[in-house]
This record gives sequence, C-alpha cells and structure tokens, in this order.
Amino acid sequence: MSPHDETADPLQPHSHEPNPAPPSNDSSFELVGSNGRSQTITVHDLQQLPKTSIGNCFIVSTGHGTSGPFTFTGVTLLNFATHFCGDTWEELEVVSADGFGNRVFAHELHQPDPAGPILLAYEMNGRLLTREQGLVRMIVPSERDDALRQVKWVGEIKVVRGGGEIRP
Ligand SMILES: Nc1nc2c(c(=O)[nH]1)N[C@H]1C(S)=C(S)[C@@H](COP(=O)(O)O)O[C@H]1N2
Ligand SMILES: [Mo]
Repeated sequence: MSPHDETADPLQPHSHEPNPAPPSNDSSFELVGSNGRSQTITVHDLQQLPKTSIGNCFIVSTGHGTSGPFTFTGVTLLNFATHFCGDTWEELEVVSADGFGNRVFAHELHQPDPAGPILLAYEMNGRLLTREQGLVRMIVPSERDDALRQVKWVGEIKVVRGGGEIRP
C-alpha cells in the first residue's frame, strides 16, 4: 500500500516505526458507543472484570527485534465489549492518542485463534504494566507481523458497526 494512497485505512495493519514514548501519562481511555455516547474506562474498571492470562506471547518488533515470551494478563476484549456494549456490536476501532490503532471484528472474538483471545492487558509477567510498556495495551496473541496489532496506550475504543449503545 502506497503511503500516498489517500484511501488507505490507517487502522489496517501497515508498516510502522514504533513510537517508544507514551502520548500522555493518563492510562484511562474513552469507550464510544454506537449512539455516540462515551464513558471513561480506568485500569481499576478493567480489574473488576474476569481476569485472563495468556502465556507465550511475543512482541515481534520492527524497531528492536522480537521480545518475549511474556505472560499478559487483563480482560478479554470479548468480555469487556460484552459487559459495556452488549453482544450486537460488529466492529470496534482500538486507537491510541498517537494515532496508531486497529480494527477488531466480532467474529475474531467469537472464534479465537488457538494462540489465545485478544486481551486488554494491564499486567505483564504478573506485574502491572508501566505506562511506558503500554498500559493499557491490546494484545493479539496470534499476531506475528511486526507487532502491527499490539496497540500500546489504548486511548479510545469505538463501536463503528452494529449495535452497542452506551447507556446514559
Ligand atoms: N500506540 C502505539 N502502539 C504501538 C506502536 C506505536 O507506534 N504506537 N507501534 C507498534 C509496533 S510497529 C511495534 S514493533 C510495537 C513495539 O512494542 P514494544 O515497544 O513493546 O517493543 O508496538 C506496536 N504498538
Ligand atoms: Mo513493528
């Protein structure tokens, strides 16, 4: 895909120089429902949801080679989205304030890869992730393509297709 292609979707995996520095110190993020209403989600909120750990995760970095294996812990994106948005949403955008992000489709969450389900991670190897390490970080265990889905510093999760209203 050419960098000059104006139709290119910036949220589809594309080659990218990793940003080493968080865009802010605030680890909370906005959840935006299909009705445009939003809600601020904190790490504490995520810790109230069922906790899932996935071992043998690698970050295959363009900038500094492969790191891992890590055990990431957090809430599955499926549990998170079902809790806040119900089960009729079809597509989410997960983006950081630095502009890096990804689309996630409901069918990916309902048929998880054998490597493990997509997580909103707040711990790595049993310790709270630091903000520098990506708190809150989306982990896609099946992804080995230059970490192009391992979104650090999630800043907004938006329902862009299907149901998924945020209640007032
Ligand atoms: N928010 C954000 N997340 C990001 C990136 C980025 O620039 N911004 N870069 C991605 C890329 S290309 C890589 S290689 C990894 C690097 O992750 P690491 O710093 O934990 O090794 O983060 C991924 N997640
Ligand atoms: Mo990368």
